[in-house]
Order: sequence, then structure tokens, then C-alpha cells
Amino acid sequence: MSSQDYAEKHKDLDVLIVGAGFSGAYQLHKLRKAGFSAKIFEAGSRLGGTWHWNCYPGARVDSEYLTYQLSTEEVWKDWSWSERFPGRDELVAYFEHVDKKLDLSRDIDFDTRVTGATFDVSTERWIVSTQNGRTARPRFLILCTGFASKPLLPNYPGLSSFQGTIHHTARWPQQGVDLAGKRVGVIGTGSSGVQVIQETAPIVAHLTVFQRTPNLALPMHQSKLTEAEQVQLKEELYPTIFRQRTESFTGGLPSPIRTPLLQLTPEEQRLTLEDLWVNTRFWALLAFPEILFDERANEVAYNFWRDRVRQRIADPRLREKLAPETAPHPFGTKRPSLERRYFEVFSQPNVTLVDVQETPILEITPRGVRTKDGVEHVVDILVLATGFDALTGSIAEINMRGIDNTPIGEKWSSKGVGTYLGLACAGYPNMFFPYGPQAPSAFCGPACLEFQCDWVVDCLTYMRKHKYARIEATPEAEAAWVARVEEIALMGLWYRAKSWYTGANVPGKRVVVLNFMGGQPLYTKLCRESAEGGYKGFILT
Ligand code: N01
Repeated sequence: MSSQDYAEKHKDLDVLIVGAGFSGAYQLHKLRKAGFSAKIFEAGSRLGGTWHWNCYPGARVDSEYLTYQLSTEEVWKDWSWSERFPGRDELVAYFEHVDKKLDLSRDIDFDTRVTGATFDVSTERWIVSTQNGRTARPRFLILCTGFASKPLLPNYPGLSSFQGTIHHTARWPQQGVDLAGKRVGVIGTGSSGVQVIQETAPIVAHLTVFQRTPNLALPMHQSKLTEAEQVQLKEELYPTIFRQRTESFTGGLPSPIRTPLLQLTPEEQRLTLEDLWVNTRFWALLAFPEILFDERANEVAYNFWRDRVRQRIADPRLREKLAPETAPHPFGTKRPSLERRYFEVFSQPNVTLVDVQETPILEITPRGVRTKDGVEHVVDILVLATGFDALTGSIAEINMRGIDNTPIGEKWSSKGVGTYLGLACAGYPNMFFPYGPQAPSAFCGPACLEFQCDWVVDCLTYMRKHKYARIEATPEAEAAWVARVEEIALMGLWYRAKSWYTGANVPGKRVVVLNFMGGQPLYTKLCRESAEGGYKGFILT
């Protein structure tokens, strides 16, 4: 179909969704159910978002399956998980199941990357363009682009001179890469790095890990699931679990602990943390949210973590590098990764840990990586596990222009990130972004995105009922939201870590907390208050 015919065919489209991960899939399903015509443009070649792109060795979700799935009954009633923390292949299969059950693909254009969007004031429609020459003119634009989808590439001198192969974890070749028997270098020790490292160390000839900040990773407690457990979940538990996850601070299951950490005696603290460490899915951060706000509670948690991890590392130098005496940043202010034998890997004879704080990377040479001490670390394959321009990156890279024709990326970099309810932006009418900046996205997962997508459907339904054509956040509401997000962030310890939570991981990016840190219950309450007040903070015309 020519691009003209395509545009003509979809000229009455109500909603264009960008991205077919969890939020895009759920948003499409719910919009169609509410009677809106909707389509998704997806850059990848299948449903799954993150789980399509992240196919590096060891890729696995680090949220438990109980809460990391859609609550849609058509989906869960005949799907069974095999592991508590499913691997990437199982998640891809899950999305195929979602597709089949909800019949999504008929309204998705794959391999279609959205590059631009302009709000046409005269028709009150967005004009959306794609890399493959497609145009759509929806009334509403919903960006479900994910919080971690724009890879962050380091700009070391010499990167292009490397004679081996380089892969970023989030752009790993779909056909896989044979690492067996190779000399492999991994730059970055976040969640992606931890997984690649522990998966590849047993099979490569040599693994050189370039660590800038130690990862304060927690034990994964992986386990296989039985069919009997799954039956019980479906027959009795899922509805309760899905309700509970919407009520918890983090979108997970509620904490089993009622007493704040600092109200326990040191012995009680030790016993409680020990019990959580060994037995449960909750570990300290989820059980005691005050760890993220109170320096003293944080220190108790770090010291406990450090002492437990140190028991697993024999070499005193490695011990200090991986689990230092003094915390590199407050515990939990970078998103905690989950690990399985990560700390043991470094004691293998074929693994070298390079501390790039001590000996920074100077350049990439044709043969490998040269560090400041003059050593050239020779590798065949270089893995960039260097993370993402998170939360704002995937939105800002779309040349999206609002009513004053300013691209959103430009607005955010010159004036600072501004959103209202972490869902909309003044000057960009009829546009929403579930799972984006200034919402609880970084820790809240499917519970939050379902809430946000439902909120959007309710909003569009309200507009249809009252015959409104346009909705736009006011600059005042946006400014107040930004101030509230900041005020909450300042109560906690997040600014003391350089991470994607604040944008500090991206050179040159303005450092500001990009997540709503007040927890899911407060967030949903504020969004509901706006809706119940006739979409307070928005102008509807
Ligand atoms: O990215 P990260 P990620 N030189 O930003 C280092 C989700 N996720 O892809 O800490 C040297 O956490 C950087 O060092 P430092 C999850 O929410 C989930 O691992 O900035 N090093 C850090 O070690 C996660 O939190 C899953 O000092 C450089 C690493 O690269 C989020 O995505 C799996 C560097 C980046 O870590 C991001 O995780 C994977 C440089 N120039 C991801 N630049 C699962 O669910 C960066 N680094 C399993």
C-alpha cells in the first residue's frame, strides 16, 4: 500500500500508540474494548518491547512473575509460568500468548519506527511520521515507549577502530552471538551486566569486567514452579494478588513487616534481615521502604548486605572492590539487581575485574580496551552493558512538536523535564505517555502501567461523552507536579547516587529525579483526584 493510501485508510484513527511492550499491548486492548479505533507502530519485529530487544545471554526479568504480568483474565487463565523469575525466551512466548489471546497483531505495524509527530492545531490531530515513510493522523498519541529503550553508548575514543565485534546488550543480535571460547570484555555492571557476566563466565576463554560502580545486587532466589501451584493461583489467588499489587508502594506484593527497621533492636534487625535474605521474596528494600529515606536505616541495610556478600568472596582485594567497607552510594538508590552466583564469578581463574574508577578506560584500540595504567585488555568481543538514556530518552528521540512547534526533547533539555501526573505535558495536547518520566515507572511495573493506561481510557471516554476534542495539561499544573516530584525526591536519598533514576548516568543530561518516588498509592490517588474533578489540571475544549 502506498503511503498515501495508508494515510487515507487510517484517516479517522482515534489513537496511535507507539511501542508494543507491556503498556502498548495493554493500552491497545483496553482502548479497543472501550470502542476506540487504535493502532500501534512498533520499531521491533514482534510484540514484547524490552523482551524483544534484550536477548543477550542471561536476560531474565528481575521482578517476580506473580506481579510481572498482565492482570487480564483472558491472558492469565490459560498461561503457566515455569520459573519464578522467567527468562527472556519465556517472556517472548508469553507475549505470543498475549497476542493470540487478545488478537493484538492485526492492529500493529511492526518494523515501523516513529520518528516525528506534530500537533496540527487546525484539525486537532497529530501528524505522525515513521522511518519507513508511513503517515498517520490520529486524534490521540500515546507513547508506550518504555522507560529503558534508548541504549546509552559510551563515546570512548577509538570505538570504531575495534577489530572485533561490539554489541550493546539492548541491541544484541537476535540470532545470538557465539561467545564460547572467546575473550570477552563487558563494560558495565548494572542489571544487564550482572546477567551477562554470570551467564558467560563459565563458557568464555577469558572474561574482563570493567566495573565503575559495584553492584549492590541481591540474591535472586530463583525456583521452578509446579503445575499445582499454577492451578491454585488461577483458581484462588490471582485476583487477590492483582489487587494487592495495586495497593503496595512498589507495585509488588505488600510487605509482611509492620515495624520500622530502626524500631527493632540490633539483634532483631539482624534476625529479620537474615530471615528476609534467606527465605522470602521481599528482601529489605521492599519490606522497609524507610531504607530509601532514612540514612541510618540505609546504613543498617548496607552493612548487612556487605557482610553477607563478603562471605562469598575469598580474595580481600576483590572483596573490597565488589562489596566495599563503605557503601559506594546509599543502598537501593540505584535499582537493585538480582544475581545468581555473580559474586563467585570473580574468583574464577578466567575472570579479571578492572576497576575503572582506579584505572579509567582511555580508549578502545583495534584489539581491545586500554586503561590508564597502560594495560591493553585484549578481547574478541566487547559487550556494552552501559544502560539507557532512561525514562525521557525514548520520548525525546521522537521529533515530537507541540503547539509552539518545539520538539519535546528540546523543551526538556532547555527548561527541565516537565510533566503533569507523569502522563502528559503542557503544550502537547492529546498526548499521553504511560510508564514514562515523573511517574512511579522505575519500580512499579505492570501494576502502574495498567493503572495509567486505564486512566487514559477513562479520560478519552469522558471526552467522548462530553464531546471534547482536545485535552492539554496547564503549565501551572505541570509546574506544581514537577515541584511535588522534586519535593518527595528530596525526602529520600536518590540524589546521592549517579544513576538513571536521576539521569546522572548520561553525560550532559540534566540531573533531576525522573521518577515519582512517593509510592504507587499516593500516585494513583493524585491521578484519580484529577479525573474525579473533571480532569483537574487539564484544559478540555
Ligand atoms: O543499565 P544500568 P542496565 N564507563 O544503567 C556502567 C532494567 N533491566 O542495562 O554504575 C564505564 O543499570 C554503569 O556504571 P555506573 C532495570 O530496571 C532489567 O544494567 O554508572 N561504565 C553501570 O554499571 C535496570 O535497572 C533487567 O558507575 C559505564 C552500567 O554501565 C535498568 O534496566 C535486565 C559507562 C549500566 O547499568 C538498566 O539496567 C536489564 C562508562 N562510560 C535491565 N557508562 C531485568 O529485568 C555506563 N557504565 C533482568
